[in-house]
Amino acid sequence: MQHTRVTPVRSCRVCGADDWHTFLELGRVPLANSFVTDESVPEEIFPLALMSCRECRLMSLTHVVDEHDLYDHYFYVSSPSRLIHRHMEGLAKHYRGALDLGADSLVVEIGSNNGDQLAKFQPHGCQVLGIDPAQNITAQARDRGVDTRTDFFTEEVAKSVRADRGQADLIMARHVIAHIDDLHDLVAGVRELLAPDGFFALEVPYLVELINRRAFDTVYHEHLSYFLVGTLQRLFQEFGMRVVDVAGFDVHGGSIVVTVAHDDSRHRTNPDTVDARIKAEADAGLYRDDAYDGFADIVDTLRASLRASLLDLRGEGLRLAGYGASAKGVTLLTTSQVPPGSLDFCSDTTPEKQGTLIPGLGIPVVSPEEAAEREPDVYVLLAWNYRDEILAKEADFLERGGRFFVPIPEPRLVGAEELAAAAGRTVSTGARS
Ligand code: DWN
Ligand code: ZN
Repeated sequence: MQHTRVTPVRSCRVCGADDWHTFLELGRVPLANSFVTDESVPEEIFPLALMSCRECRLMSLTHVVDEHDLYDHYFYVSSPSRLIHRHMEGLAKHYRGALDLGADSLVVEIGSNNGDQLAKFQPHGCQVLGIDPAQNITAQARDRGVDTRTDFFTEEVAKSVRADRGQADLIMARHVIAHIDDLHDLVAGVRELLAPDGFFALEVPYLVELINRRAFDTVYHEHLSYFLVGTLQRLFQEFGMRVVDVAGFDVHGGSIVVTVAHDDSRHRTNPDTVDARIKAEADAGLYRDDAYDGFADIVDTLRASLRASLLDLRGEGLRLAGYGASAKGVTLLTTSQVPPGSLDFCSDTTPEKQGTLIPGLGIPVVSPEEAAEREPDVYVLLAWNYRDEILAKEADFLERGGRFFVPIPEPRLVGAEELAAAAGRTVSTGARS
């Protein structure tokens, strides 16, 4: 059996310094997307810990797992979430307007997954090209007519795309920058491929939101980096580029879309979003060690309380199941040391995940149809980032007395009554005791 390669991080992938403050140890856990298909293959575990660069305040994992082991065969397919589709549509509309994109325009997406985002540009005549290393998922994108190259994005690849297709008017990278170890090669590639007045639009989970929402479960081996706007600005400045705008969105636990342009482009920097965010980050103490120590204390308490709450519910004789076998959910369970038998199963809409077992815990992942037949008393909302959408979709389950255990930002049980109270109305349900 070939072992997965893992390397300790020495110098900062943004500024090159090696002055780290290590502040949070989450233990040794399996890779969050390594859903088990063959129980005879022993599962590997890897250290998961966070540190902050004292020079540029990049927050980074202490260890990097080889990218081929993580992504050549990937289980995460962009969610069939209405929230995410609306968000993608909104981004496409915004950049079409801002850059006046039309039939001659080229939109490239790094980490294009199944092509959902690029497909939002096609009805408007734009040429599109996806670049993503996952063989299984890029095949799906091509099947639906989204031109996609199966590759990691590097400066080399950027040069070859430029030679074949010319420069891109818009390069997008949603929730992928955090996955890339060699950020300098990435930015050099973007600089090469981006047209003089083009935009590079990157979306990342925002470190400020991660801390405020206590979203420690978004820390897993795929996410090497966690960004402040100030850190990103520093990264791009080194390459003759500049952050011109930042917008916050309530997706994936609180994300920012950062628009970057060449320094000498026609685009002006928006001080109300860029400078204001950097100032707020400094005011919140995020350029100092103690903010991270405070976060680590909160996370340790939260992990203990999650474990205790789930054991209590189980102790009351309630049948528990997971809802959404998200990477963050897997991380939540493994890093909180929730015992393997605590959840009977986990419901997930992704066909690739159904029939597998949750890494490290052996919990079977089943389709929503099978989950409905085996209805539990309480669903642990492992995909808490879609909370409102899922609670609305599962109104019948709630009306029948079922409840959701919402783990983040703090453990909470939600039933029909709590929801009605929050909405300011009363209902009578056959709530189970
Ligand atoms: O950065 C990353 C983010 C953007 O996506 C990746 N490293 C991996 C992935 O993280 P995740 O797995 O935590 O993403 P999601 O989108 O929160 O995963 C939700 C899971 O829940 C999916 O497997 C689909 C499933 N789901 C479901 O079963 N019913 C989702 C919804 C909305 C539902 O109604
Ligand atoms: Zn640094």
